Amino acid sequence: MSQRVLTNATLATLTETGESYGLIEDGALAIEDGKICWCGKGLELPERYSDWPCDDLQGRLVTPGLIDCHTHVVFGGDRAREFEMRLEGASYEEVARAGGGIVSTVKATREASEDELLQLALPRVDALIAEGVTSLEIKSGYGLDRDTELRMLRAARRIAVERPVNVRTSFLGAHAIPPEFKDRPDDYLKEVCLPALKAAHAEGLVDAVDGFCEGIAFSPAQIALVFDKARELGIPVKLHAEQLSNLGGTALAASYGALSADHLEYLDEAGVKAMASSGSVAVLLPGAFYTLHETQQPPLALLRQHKVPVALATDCNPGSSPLASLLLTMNMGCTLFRMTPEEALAGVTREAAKALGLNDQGTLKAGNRADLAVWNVRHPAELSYRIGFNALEKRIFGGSE
Ligand code: DI6
Ligand code: FE
Repeated sequence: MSQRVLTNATLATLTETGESYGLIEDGALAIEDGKICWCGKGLELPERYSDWPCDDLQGRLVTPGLIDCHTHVVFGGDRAREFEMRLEGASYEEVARAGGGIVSTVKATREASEDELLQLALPRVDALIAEGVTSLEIKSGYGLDRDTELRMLRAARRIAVERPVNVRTSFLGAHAIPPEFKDRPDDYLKEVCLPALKAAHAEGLVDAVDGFCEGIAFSPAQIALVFDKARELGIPVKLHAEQLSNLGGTALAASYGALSADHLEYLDEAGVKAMASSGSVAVLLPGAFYTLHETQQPPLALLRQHKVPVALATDCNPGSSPLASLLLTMNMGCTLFRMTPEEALAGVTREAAKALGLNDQGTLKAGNRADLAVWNVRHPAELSYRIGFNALEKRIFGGSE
């Protein structure tokens, strides 16, 4: 049995304590067998924990381990040359004609073995872990054929074997239309995407089904086909929606009880209301907003007004968000979207857990997994405030360092 107590800690519990951040000053937290078994004021620590091994944190801040609830960290190749071309003035079409764009990532991913995909992904995951991430979501979607989609998901699952981190996998076969099905998206969905989903599910590789609902990807009617299959298989759904235009993808996702709808720059009030009634989480992705030089702001005021939970994630991908820092994502959420530092921290803990359907993570309370981040700061606002500074002292994963 493993038992320990953290004392003299500033706890940002992210629970309803009446304090912002659910803050507990001079707090203590007891851990047994990988779970939090007690959390509160140090002075109220029950007698029975007094002889457990004790770690004096000298006032350091403890938060739940961070959760990146939207990533594409498994992929082959890179798009740095494309970045350069765009800054030299090339248009999106010129980049695509020169072999760039999402299709170039699909080509490189198809050429990579499962081991290679894993090895390419690990440094990206290590960067996240170094900033206190203890859980992340990883999508397929750069294979767009059955074998490569499955290979991506297997590589993603292996990350949790290679590193002390929880991984949730999402099937994103409806990410783009592969070149061999150009102008035949329905055929792609019926002949490749749905059978691949069925096979991936049969292999136990799918925690959620995702899609990209956009003019350059799939229509709401096409996404509905994929979601119908997900429903038949009993898998929860989520959606990339309203990123570049408003197609009503969010309302569609809400009608399937989606865990989350993500991006949302072009979301309108009807869409916000749909999310409020389905209980879906709004996942904002400031890295893509920044990289694409977007100017349309996600409707934060409406999301607040209708009490839709808001999460933040990196969207780490080679095209629109080559970002592997959740701390910078928090800063961007505040600076670009005017979120409060408290909303930003809740967005990468409590609300991110909700977006992944994880009900034993994201807050500090008895019964939850002991996935924690210990920071060399006194106040949680410092985590969002600084740019390019990692104040992580240590990470505790399932009770272990
Ligand atoms: N939204 C995006 O911005 C990307 N995918 C998505 O669903 C772009 C991915 C890429 O360019 O590789
Ligand atoms: Fe994405």
